[in-house]
Amino acid sequence: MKKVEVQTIVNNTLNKIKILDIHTHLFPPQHEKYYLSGLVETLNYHYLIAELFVSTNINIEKFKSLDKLQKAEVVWNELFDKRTPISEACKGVLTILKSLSIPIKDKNFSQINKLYCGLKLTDKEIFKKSNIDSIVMTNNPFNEDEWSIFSSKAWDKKRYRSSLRLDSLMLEFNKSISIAQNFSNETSNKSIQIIDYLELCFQKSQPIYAAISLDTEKFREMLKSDLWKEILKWLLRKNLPLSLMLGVKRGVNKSFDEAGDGIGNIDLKDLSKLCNNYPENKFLVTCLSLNDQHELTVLGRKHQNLKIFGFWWFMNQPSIIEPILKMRIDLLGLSLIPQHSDARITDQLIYKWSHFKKILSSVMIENYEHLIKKNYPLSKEIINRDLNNLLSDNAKNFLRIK
Ligand code: HDL
Ligand code: ZN
Repeated sequence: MKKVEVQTIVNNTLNKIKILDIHTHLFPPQHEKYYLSGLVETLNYHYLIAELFVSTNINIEKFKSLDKLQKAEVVWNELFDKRTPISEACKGVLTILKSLSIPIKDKNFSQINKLYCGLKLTDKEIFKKSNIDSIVMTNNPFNEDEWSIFSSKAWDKKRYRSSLRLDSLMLEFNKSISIAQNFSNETSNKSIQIIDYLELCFQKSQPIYAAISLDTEKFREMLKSDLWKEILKWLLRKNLPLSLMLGVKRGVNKSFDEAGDGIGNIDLKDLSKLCNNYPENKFLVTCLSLNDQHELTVLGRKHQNLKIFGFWWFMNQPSIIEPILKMRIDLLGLSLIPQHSDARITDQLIYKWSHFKKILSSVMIENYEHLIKKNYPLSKEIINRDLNNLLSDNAKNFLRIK
């Protein structure tokens, strides 16, 4: 097979493959209060807010007092008019506007926003444009208002799959236990009360994995806790993998609110211990710091019950993805789950996946060229199988879902 043939087949295949996006903060439009879409929401993304705060000397408290439309206009004027929108988060907005054929030359924010609103874009159109088959939501059973989605039947459960996000058990235990107690007949044992509530939530939401984000001390606390010993046993009984998102430090700058989280340390020896101590449980793991990526990938070769995934948050930058994706493939072959979008606004699916697929294309073409030079009989079927595994089936097989 010639190089030009490989390029054509890889790119044509990538344009067709239906993607399973295994970690997002998206909700269906039927969950009205939590469904985010459009240019105003996209410009209110906390990645852009952080960039606004550190690129200008804007008064943060005054900015926070604005409504979303006013904030979006400030972000547009400061980051896209007065400055060059060259960061990954800014480029993402430009990708969305271009993909929707919305011109920005000689137009102000209101004119651009008017054109955008005129499209009346639906989630289905965005999923279709981005080739997304389904996404996994982040569902917190200890946020009763957000959890109310599971009281309604009127949304597409195939397109929006659920997860069981358990950070509240580490970050606000008292609030969590007070909710759980209302759903358990147990009167004293807190672990039983929590497990009873999680069982109820499992029946109601049918999650495909449980998840928690942790820094070192929280991870150590979890590993020592009797409650988490019971939760891991319960997860095993439910055949539910646990997604660990490691190395976050919440509230590095509290005045930045959601944009104020940063990188915390993590000791991946603790992860290896967990995989050894719970060999029947399955762990889906991503790390926030570039410093942890090589060790995490090597651990991906040491534990059958560990699957590494995605370029999480501060890792989701093209300048980092390319070298780390190459390292992961060098060490793991094509057994990994290379990406998730972490999208918070549905429209972001358009850029988060097109930006990643561009890098995936060049990394796969380079690898396939190495194989051709070694007389490996590469074929269109092999390329299709590989890309389908990377963007969908590796996750489905690990999560045991269709
Ligand atoms: O904890 C998480 O799931 C993170 O993805 C946070 O939501 C973070 O704010 C984020 O959106 N990262 O992309
Ligand atoms: Zn997330």
